[in-house]
Amino acid sequence: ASHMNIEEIRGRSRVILAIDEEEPRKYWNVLDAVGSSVKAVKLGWMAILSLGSDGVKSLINGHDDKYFIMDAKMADVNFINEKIARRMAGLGFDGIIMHGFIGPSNAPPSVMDVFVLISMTQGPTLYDASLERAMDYTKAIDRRGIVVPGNKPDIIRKAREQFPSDVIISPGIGAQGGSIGCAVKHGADFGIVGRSIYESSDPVESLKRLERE
Ligand code: 3DU
Repeated sequence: ASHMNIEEIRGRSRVILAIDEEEPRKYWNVLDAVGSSVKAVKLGWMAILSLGSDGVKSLINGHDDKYFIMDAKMADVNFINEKIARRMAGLGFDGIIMHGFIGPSNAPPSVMDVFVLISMTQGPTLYDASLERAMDYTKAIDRRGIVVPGNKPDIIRKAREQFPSDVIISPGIGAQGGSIGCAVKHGADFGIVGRSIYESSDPVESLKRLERE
């Protein structure tokens, strides 16, 4: 858990590092390699499966300068989402990602920052068939920000118009074809970058290149 909130981090870095590795030690290795230049990290089900929940807790405890987001992509009913969110907060996560289509009545209580996913990098999905409705559902959810595809500038721009004060975080940078410069220009606050950093032979250089953009 970070002492900085996500808005404060935005002033210092525009990259959220995603790690989805098989091997437990790689989580530690990549965070060692990038050091303090990474301020925010997104973990997901791969991290829980590889490290176990105690391992995830140790990883977060061992990096208390960083803001950690759990990409749970929650889409269950409210009392289950609430239990999961409380457990994730207990592991040290600062934020959690949920699907927007489940609506406000299924959203977890605000034990941590909630980021609502309203469109995906790959598809088409039902979100694309009904982006406006997805946005309406999302507006009714108590949240800190939204997740919008970094490889779809038009959707980022529409989302920024509709969500002027949300923190917009955008995956799909690098390996999936998106550019961080383009995503930020269209209104994203952060690009989420996984393989282009953690599979790079020089993760720090790859990170710096993205920050320069
Ligand atoms: O393609 P990358 O290796 O940079 O990883 C992208 C990350 O973003 C990965 O953790 C994935 O779970 C997440 N993500 C998407 O790729 C696409 C989405 O629409 C939402 C999340």
